[in-house]
Amino acid sequence: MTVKEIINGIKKGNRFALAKGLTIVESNHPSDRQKSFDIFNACWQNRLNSKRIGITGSPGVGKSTFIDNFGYYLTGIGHKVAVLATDPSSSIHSGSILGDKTRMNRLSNNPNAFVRPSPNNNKMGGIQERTFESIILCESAGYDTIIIETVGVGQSEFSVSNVVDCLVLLLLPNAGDELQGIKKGIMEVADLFVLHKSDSVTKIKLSEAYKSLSTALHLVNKNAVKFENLISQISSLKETGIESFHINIENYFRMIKNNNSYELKRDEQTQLYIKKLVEQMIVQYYKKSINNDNTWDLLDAGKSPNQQAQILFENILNK
Ligand SMILES: Nc1nc2c(ncn2[C@@H]2O[C@H](COP(=O)(O)OP(=O)(O)OP(=O)(O)O)[C@@H](O)[C@H]2O)c(=O)[nH]1
Ligand SMILES: [Mg+2]
Repeated sequence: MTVKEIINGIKKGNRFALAKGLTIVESNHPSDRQKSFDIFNACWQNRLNSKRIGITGSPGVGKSTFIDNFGYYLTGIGHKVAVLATDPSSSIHSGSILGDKTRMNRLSNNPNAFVRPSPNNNKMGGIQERTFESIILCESAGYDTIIIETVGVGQSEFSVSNVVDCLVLLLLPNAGDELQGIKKGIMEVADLFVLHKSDSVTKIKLSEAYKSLSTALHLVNKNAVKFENLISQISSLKETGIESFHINIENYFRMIKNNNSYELKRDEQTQLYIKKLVEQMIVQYYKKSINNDNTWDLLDAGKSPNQQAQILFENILNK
């Protein structure tokens, strides 16, 4: 497929073209960079205003099963759902990528859904280097809800919070145990909370977990929203709780749109992305300049490495 065919295909919602486009955008091969920019630029102009939702939580908490359920529910009420699953465990257990695919059985076979397991080069939780680009491609293909699965929130630039509007943290309802292990940081960055596998504990245990989660959220000042709108109790196995979770999501988006934080966050995220691109351009420019043979003639062995580096740097700047 040519770049033009891929772009046209994506705009028409062709899944094969979207998969091809994503592969190029995710590629680190130098020969794919220009193609990647062309595809991204075309998709940027054509993107939908989707809801971007991150799903995070410890390994095995049931993220994939939950996404399969929630995504299926959304397609049932007329939405088009794309899932980008960045799964670090895939580098440990080969085949976990397949595992993810099968745990999203209903979505993978749904004409209104698109499931994309990530390549396994994600080492620190959080997102892939190109997740932002991938989101834009999916939006251009007509998906109005983009769900990102990730273990942990990742560090700085690879943090899932840099690419989503709403971050949902899944927790097990064994009150105390799970909550104590949760770092304050993630409670602060998550927007909505799910006590997942609610079928696995008694009602009493579940309500204890609810109370201790509310207390923990109180401590990190999540007071602006009522707790019942913040915490959902879901069993993906028994398929309970999804509807009220959907209401919480809708309320959350209404709130951030009304108070402008939706726009502000998106602007910040775009700025971060631009900064990252400029950094890459500077590094590429530097590499080209430093490999220039004449550069090394400027060095003066009588000076310290710091001083010599300064000379080279100024020389690059003055070019
Ligand atoms: N009892 C119960 N088990 C569940 C529920 N949802 C998922 N599970 C089980 O929990 C296990 C892990 O589910 P996954 O959906 O793969 O969890 P995950 O968080 O995506 O796992 P990783 O991607 O490996 O981090 C599977 O055996 C599921 O069948 C639920 O609501 N109740
Ligand atoms: Mg998973």
